[in-house]
Amino acid sequence: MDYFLTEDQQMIRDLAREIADEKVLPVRAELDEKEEFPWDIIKTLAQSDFFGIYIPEEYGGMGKGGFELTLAIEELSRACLGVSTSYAANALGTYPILLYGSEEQKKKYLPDIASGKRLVAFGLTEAGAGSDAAGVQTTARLEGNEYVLNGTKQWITNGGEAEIYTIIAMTDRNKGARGASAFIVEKDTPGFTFGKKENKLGIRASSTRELVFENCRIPKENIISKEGTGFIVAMKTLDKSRTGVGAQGVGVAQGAFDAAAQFAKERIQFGQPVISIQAVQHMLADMATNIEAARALVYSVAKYIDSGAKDVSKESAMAKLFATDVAMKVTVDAVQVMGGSGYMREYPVEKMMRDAKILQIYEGTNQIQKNVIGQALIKETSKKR
Ligand code: COS
Repeated sequence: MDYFLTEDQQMIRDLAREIADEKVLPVRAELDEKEEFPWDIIKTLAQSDFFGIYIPEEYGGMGKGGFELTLAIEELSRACLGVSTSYAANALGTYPILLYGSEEQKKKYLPDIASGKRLVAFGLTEAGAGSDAAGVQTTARLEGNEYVLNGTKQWITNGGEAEIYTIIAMTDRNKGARGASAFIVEKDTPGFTFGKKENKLGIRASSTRELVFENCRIPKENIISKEGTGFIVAMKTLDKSRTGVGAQGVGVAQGAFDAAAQFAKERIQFGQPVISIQAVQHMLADMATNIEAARALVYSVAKYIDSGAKDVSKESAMAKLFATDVAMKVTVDAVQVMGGSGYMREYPVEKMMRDAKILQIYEGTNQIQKNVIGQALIKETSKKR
């Protein structure tokens, strides 16, 4: 399908594809096996200005939108979801500053983020606050000119590797969601350490770690927006970022489809390539149709968000839900098309199937996405009455 990309958009997509083919494909199996953070690839992406795609030019970025970021994420995901997660998590961690940060915070942090000099991580999840994002227990107490943070964040992407962390903590535990606030915490702040690194089923090239805050003192000016707005900062961040998870789904599904279709042309059974067998053709036809539908939805939602639309919760949840369910189904079917070979580490699709599972879980499970869509539908139907 031709999505009539502008010259700049084509350039971003082509360069991302080149980096994916030349730098990611040759090492993805090894990164997966060794659970190694892809620093060399991160450096290449930084040199190509990929960390600044969506950051305004005045802060050192390229001044493009979420749609261009989507194109980059999709291409990297086609090659390796572990790499694309390490990349895309930067946008997740940066949105709180971009959307709600003060001018001083933007000037201080965005240029280093845009250049890829410093990686970013987003810290919302805790042992008792997964789907229930308002259940955060980490506290931030104001003492003079400092906030003092105490608590533990769990399963934080880029944990340990990132230098800038946007953290949600409770400034008033009695107020529930309205008692949460967002903060910027820099690596190497005394009282801020890293817990265990997780050993995962998939996206093993990405780093997932605990963040531990023990009387960690940060300057008062590191609060993002003001006390009590942290839950909204987190929700608006996820509204922006979930389309990127959808793009990851499109990318990994395309990668799995390409591998399965190629294999089906080469594999001979009953005296013919298995792609000539209608049962296999029908599987490939379903896979290709679903990928194109997912891509069309993800692209449309990304453009809708870039248009400045105010409330995009429903649309971004739809893009994430649909594209990541497609990713799971397509990667499982790619293994099936390839039979025994698909199950072996020698081919890339078993990794893609393992990797794809997280897309239905992180940045809100797909069941949570249905809740978000459902709540929006209730609001819309009551407005129409
Ligand atoms: N934009 C703006 N405001 C929002 C919002 C959004 N997207 N989502 C919720 N709010 C507001 C609500 O309007 C409500 O405001 P009032 O107090 O003024 O009524 C407030 O925030 C609380 O909302 P709600 O009652 O819906 O909160 P819940 O605790 O029921 O949680 C869900 C809502 C489930 C949607 C939220 O907890 C969520 O997204 N969970 C998943 C978290 C997640 O993605 N985790 C992954 C970690 S990051 S990798």
